[in-house]
Amino acid sequence: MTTAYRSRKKKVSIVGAGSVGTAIAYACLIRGSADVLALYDTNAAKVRAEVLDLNHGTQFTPPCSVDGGDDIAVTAGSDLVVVTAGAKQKPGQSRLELAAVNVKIVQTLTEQLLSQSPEAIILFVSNPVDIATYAAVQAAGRPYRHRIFGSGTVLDTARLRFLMASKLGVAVENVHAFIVGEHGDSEIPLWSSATIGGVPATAFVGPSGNTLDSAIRDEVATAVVQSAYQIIEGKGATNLAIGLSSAFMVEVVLRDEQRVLPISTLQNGVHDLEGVCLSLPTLVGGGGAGRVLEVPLSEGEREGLHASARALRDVQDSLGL
Ligand code: 6V0
Repeated sequence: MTTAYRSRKKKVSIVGAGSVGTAIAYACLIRGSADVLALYDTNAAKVRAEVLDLNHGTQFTPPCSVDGGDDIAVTAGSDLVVVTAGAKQKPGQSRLELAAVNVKIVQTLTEQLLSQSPEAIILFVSNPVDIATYAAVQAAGRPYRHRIFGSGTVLDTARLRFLMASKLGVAVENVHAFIVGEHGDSEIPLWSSATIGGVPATAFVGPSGNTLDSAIRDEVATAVVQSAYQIIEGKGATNLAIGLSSAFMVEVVLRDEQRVLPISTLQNGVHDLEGVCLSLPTLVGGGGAGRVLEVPLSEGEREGLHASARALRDVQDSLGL
């Protein structure tokens, strides 16, 4: 960890004060992720109310100044901006169907945000996140491809690890596995490189004799993809886990942690993928998205990853990106 990254006050702005933006702000506040939080939303009454509510809790959190409003100037001078603005997924609607609406918002916002905070890293959370990230990198220009990235399959990977840990009866921290590809229906779990305590997950036997046989692996993979739909069906939106995982990503950048996270970035040749934003395990630190790791893939995983890239490229093409 580089000490320079800790020496001055860190400002994080969150664009969109809806259920996801406020969950991220709340998680950042209680985790002490930043020194200054700014919320920006076009809905003035909503953002004012959320800022007030968060401020009333600051007696009980690590020190943090919280501000916000409906003028994008509130984001000026940010070290990192998290973008959650946009229409949300409706019951039964796929993330890719949201694309046309949210891409327009993203393109405008990227230019405005970079003019307010020329040095900022921008983390996109708005769905469909891979398409939003691609549109943002296009709007900003290729040199920004490290500073602009999407939350990608970080949340899906957390869901996978949770389910694997539950099935086996082991601590989630000991499960190492990734979901890669699109944050959405074509995402794939990398079973061939998944490990628990250094033992391949496919060979691991839990304390009660539980294993991840191929039927259970299929069940887990399906459950990961269905998670968002299931939560949206029950409560209208997913927000708490994305709030926590986004606050975690904020810290990884602001503290230059160089962690491996499956964020969505503009691919540049690893696994022969190019011209598409999708998630692969990637080093993340103070400069944003670093090197994409060439994790070994089985033949089926490679095919799945390329199919996912094709699905995303089809959307890009249909949107004229
Ligand atoms: P929401 O509750 O409707 O909030 C969206 C907010 O954005 C609203 O308050 C709007 O007023 C605001 N907004 C819209 N346009 C603008 C704009 N141009 N500038 C500023 N603010 C604007 O949606 P919710 O918070 O539930 O979801 C936000 C986004 O996150 C959606 O696209 C979700 O699909 C996406 N999610 C992404 C996840 C991920 O893993 N990447 C997980 C969950 C949700």
